[in-house]
Amino acid sequence: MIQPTIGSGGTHCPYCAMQCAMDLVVEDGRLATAARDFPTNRGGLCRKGWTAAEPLSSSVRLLTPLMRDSRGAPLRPASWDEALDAVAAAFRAAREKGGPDAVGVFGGGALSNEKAYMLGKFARVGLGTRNIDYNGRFCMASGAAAGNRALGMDRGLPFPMTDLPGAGAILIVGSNPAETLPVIVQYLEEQRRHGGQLIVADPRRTATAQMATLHLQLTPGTDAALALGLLHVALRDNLVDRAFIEARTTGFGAARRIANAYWPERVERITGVPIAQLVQAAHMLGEASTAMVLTGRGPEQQSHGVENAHAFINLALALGKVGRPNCGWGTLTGQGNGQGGREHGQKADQLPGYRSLANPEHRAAVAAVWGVDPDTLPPPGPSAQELLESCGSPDGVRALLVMGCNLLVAAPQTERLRARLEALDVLVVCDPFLSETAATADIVLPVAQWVEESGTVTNLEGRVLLRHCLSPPPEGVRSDAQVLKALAERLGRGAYFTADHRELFEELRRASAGGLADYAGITWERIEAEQGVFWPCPSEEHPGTPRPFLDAFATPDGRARFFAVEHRPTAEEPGPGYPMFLTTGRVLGHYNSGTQTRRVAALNAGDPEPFVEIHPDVARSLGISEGGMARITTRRGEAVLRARLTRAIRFDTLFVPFHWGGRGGANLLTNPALDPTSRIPEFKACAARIEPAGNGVTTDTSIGADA
Ligand SMILES: Nc1nc2c(c(=O)[nH]1)N[C@H]1C(S)=C(S)[C@@H](COP(=O)(O)OP(=O)(O)OC[C@H]3O[C@@H](n4cnc5c(=O)[nH]c(N)nc54)[C@H](O)[C@@H]3O)O[C@H]1N2
Ligand SMILES: Nc1nc2c(c(=O)[nH]1)N[C@H]1C(S)=C(S)[C@@H](COP(=O)(O)OP(=O)(O)OC[C@H]3O[C@@H](n4cnc5c(=O)[nH]c(N)nc54)[C@H](O)[C@@H]3O)O[C@H]1N2
Ligand code: SF4
Ligand SMILES: [Mo]
Repeated sequence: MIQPTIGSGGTHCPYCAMQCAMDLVVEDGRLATAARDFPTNRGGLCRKGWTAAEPLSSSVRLLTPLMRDSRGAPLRPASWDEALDAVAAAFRAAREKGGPDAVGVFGGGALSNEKAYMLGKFARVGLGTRNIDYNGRFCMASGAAAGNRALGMDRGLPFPMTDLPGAGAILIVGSNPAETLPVIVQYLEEQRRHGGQLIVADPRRTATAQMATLHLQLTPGTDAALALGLLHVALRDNLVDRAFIEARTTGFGAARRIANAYWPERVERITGVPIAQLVQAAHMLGEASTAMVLTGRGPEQQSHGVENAHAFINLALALGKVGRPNCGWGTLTGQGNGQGGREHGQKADQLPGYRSLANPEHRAAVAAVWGVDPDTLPPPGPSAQELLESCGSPDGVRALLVMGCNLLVAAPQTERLRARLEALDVLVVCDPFLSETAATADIVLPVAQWVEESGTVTNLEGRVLLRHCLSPPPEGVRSDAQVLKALAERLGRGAYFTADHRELFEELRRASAGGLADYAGITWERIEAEQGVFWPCPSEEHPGTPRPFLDAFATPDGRARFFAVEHRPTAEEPGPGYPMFLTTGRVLGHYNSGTQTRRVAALNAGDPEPFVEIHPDVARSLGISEGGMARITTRRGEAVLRARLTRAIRFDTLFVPFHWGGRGGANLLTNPALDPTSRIPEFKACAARIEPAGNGVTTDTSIGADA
């Protein structure tokens, strides 16, 4: 029997940026999710969505704060007052030693807009620290930077997903939405049914590539060369839209000169994509009356991630396929609130409304809303990876508060990071579960899960959505906002903060007013009545902006900008000792660091352990068999995983999903080389070797299911 739960109204999925609409129901006495019809998911959910209620009543969720009596002592239950007092005392002690910047804050794209906003304000006003950044730096930073520079605004998709079926051709570069945004597939299928062409560029023949008209199986790290080759062919074969370039863009000349040197033979040599396919793809995109170019983490999580994104924006601009109906470049946002989470101030250099902490006018505008002197706001701080690198060093971060990231699974170079975290005076983690990172913390604060509080999130289309509180948090658990408010009080800054999510949203509206990501006209009531509101939305009379670039781009002169970018090799190319490319990513059944989905029995049954994909011919030559254990070694470390032999991967490439910790962790291996602009680590390409791990070795089951 299915019954609705407490509260009225629905919610949205706790996982990916599709933010499928769902209800929470009681089915045979247990909480369960039910799909809700909505303009985005149209009644669909993927298997993560169908099982999303399970972590709510998991037997291993945290129900009391935990702390240690000394370093090395086990975590023991503590009262909230004892734990919060200890956190505040540790923050004060760190500040006495190293000043306000000695306390660091690390956020995440799973946090609602209200919480992300509050976390940024807590760092600047509650702590006065410049050291705050978040996991979006590992995720959207390259696409966001390129979008801001080229189009004047980072709205992941500058169109609703219902525009996808109307595109004559779609090029998806390094994203596997069939597994990572599964419910969006219905739009791609519709596009194909309407006769549209789908091109997928990925080193693996993914589930998405299998849906495509054309699969470009490029060498990892060669995305810019591919884009330049496509532009070269478009120029050569007169597929570019000169009227559009003239009327709506600047900087084409320099980009064209570079593309002229990427003749197809050269591009085939660099990317491994056959000339015929390159030419075919350029013609599909150029000859379609409408087309879209969408990038994912494949090209973006590279040490040239921003240039890669620019190279594809250049292509879309040159073809005149941006800023017109059923056209556009977009970056496919990943996390549930990956879009909103990058707009309201948990980023190192940012204030709410996508304002800049380096801009005096922006500082003054936000300081006025916060009731503080703009001069007291700290300057921009270091990026995520640099913040983590400074942990425990004498003039670096000595106390770190983590809210919404499982660093010891998600950040590069796990072993080095572990040492940095151990060097801290105190590590504090707020999480519903004892994640790998929480397990190493000095103080762990158990917080509510998505459906246990109300709040807004912004999906991959820039549509602001409302999640209702539908189930009370269990006894002993508090909300992230209550934690921050309680800490602010103990630090003598309580008067600046509310823990009420609706009040927080009202404050966010004021703080974002006049900014690029303007939420001033969005109310919870409007979101409910209009099935989401697209930002920018500067007033309550404003209808919201589903397609921001139709009339003009958001740059000062209204024109989109070409950036003259070259192909550059990855920071670490394969060579002697490390002959293969290693790339990392995701599978359908698990979500990010796996803290949530590894607690779901059905998902664990499908994907119980870490693995490596390898081509069977390569595996055979190395003596690695299907289901056997293999050891992967890079210059950072080694991991032991089960081998999955598949002809869907290139000969020169290994693929490891990153959802597990322990000795199968992908980030034991990855290269922390950073993009100079976005500061994103190079998760998608490094040099590796693989060999059989020998008899008797199994995967580390201690890191699997414990639901
Ligand atoms: N099931 C599931 N869904 C998710 C998530 C999850 O963990 N699990 N996470 C969410 C989040 S936070 C994000 S950011 C998104 C990510 O969504 P995607 O970007 O779709 O995910 P990834 O698997 O990281 O990478 C996509 C593809 O990039 C390819 N790739 C690797 N190297 C290269 C390269 O050099 N060039 C190119 N062109 N491609 C390359 C990989 O083979 C992979 O198929 O997914 C979101 N949705
Ligand atoms: N090798 C490799 N590494 C990667 C990537 C890759 O492709 N390859 N992708 C990167 C990307 S794109 C991303 S986004 C990151 C994601 O990796 P993480 O940043 O670790 O993200 P999650 O696992 O989604 O969530 C982190 C923690 O937040 C908790 N959490 C969820 N909701 C809340 C909340 O409301 N409040 C609090 N306090 N906690 C909450 C979860 O329980 C979990 O423990 O990983 C990055 N790391
Ligand atoms: S597609 Fe994403 S938002 Fe929708 S149910 Fe699956 S994980 Fe949740
Ligand atoms: Mo992400």
